[in-house]
Amino acid sequence: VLSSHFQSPLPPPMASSEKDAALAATPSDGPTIFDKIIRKEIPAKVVYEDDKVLAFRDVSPQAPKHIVIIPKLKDGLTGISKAEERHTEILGYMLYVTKLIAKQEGLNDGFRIVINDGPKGCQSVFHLHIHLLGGRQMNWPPG
Ligand code: TR5
Repeated sequence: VLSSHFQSPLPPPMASSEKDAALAATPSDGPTIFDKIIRKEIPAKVVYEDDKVLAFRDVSPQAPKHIVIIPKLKDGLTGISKAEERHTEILGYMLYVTKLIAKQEGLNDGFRIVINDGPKGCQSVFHLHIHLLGGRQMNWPPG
């Protein structure tokens, strides 16, 4: 039986860079800015839309082409780390749509897809999304 008596009441100390990341965005299951984009309450440059996914240009592009692909139904998918087996169909579909958009955007020589997760992954919006980046030479390691 676990007893709280043996557990420190304090979390382990964090390095300052970890604190910065943790403060950047607090993971939450609440509504995000992406819900407002889905509901067309705030404008976005939509490049693809169907009944299951929406894709729009990132407001702060990190490459000449930077598109965010999201599921319209969040269904608990605040991030990829929350994926359950029931999500496999939408996850596969999102990847397929990402490929369609890469072609639509003319990224015939290559592109990068990224999913940030959690504070150490630099995730800032807690509604699962795929970043599609292209139009320049991508580097490795990504940093
Ligand atoms: O940091 P993560 O991986 O969570 O990615 C979230 C992405 O959403 C970032 O690349 C942001 O630049 C992008 N973002 C944030 C907002 C926004 C957006 N892209 C398009 N339109 C946006 N609006 C209207 N508002 C935002 N806050």
